[in-house]
Amino acid sequence: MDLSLYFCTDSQHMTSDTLEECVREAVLGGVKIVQLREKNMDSRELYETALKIKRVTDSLNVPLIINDRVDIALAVDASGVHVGPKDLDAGVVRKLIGADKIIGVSANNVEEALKAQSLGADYIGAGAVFTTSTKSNTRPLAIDTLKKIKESVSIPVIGIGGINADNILKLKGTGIDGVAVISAIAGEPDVRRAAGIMVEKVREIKGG
Ligand code: TZP
Ligand code: MG
Repeated sequence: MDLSLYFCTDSQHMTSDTLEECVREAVLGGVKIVQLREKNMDSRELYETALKIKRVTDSLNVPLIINDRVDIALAVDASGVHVGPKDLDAGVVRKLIGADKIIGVSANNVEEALKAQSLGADYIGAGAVFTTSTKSNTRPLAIDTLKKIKESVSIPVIGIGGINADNILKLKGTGIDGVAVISAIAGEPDVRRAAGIMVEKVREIKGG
């Protein structure tokens, strides 16, 4: 599982005309994994959108993760689910989704990360590392805490929240396995180019 550049969708914060185009361009630019994260769709619309996005991610050979919704992930046979503190916990999700699917869990401190790991999470999304206008009510996460989370768990850790081409190098030395972004890719006029720039920067922070 390559989590180095993890792209979350947000159709309210994109320059593309359609979510499919946005995801296609992001992956062609170098995104390695896509999360469908659409907070304002009812179940029917989300299901239909997930089917469309799955066609794109399948054709480009990258995994599709569904935010919050185990039912939608199962319905479209996505690669996994990402859950936060207000969603079903990883243990319940595992029972529902089976051993082979990917479960990502949001964590804001070492304790939450350890708990997620013990419940069967496959990776941790830790944030919000920088201030972001994409999501409201984020909990701030110091870069030092990000490093501590990475040191405390054996599963991969990715940073999230306000990460862009200008600030990403501040994460060098944390040991993280990748970064998750919305606006640094979806909000840029040239999505493919923006993803390509982020690929290069991620390589730098991972020391490769
Ligand atoms: N979780 C913590 S911050 C955030 C999420 C989903 C928003 C990330 O969006 P951006 O535009 O990369 O700051
Ligand atoms: Mg959630």
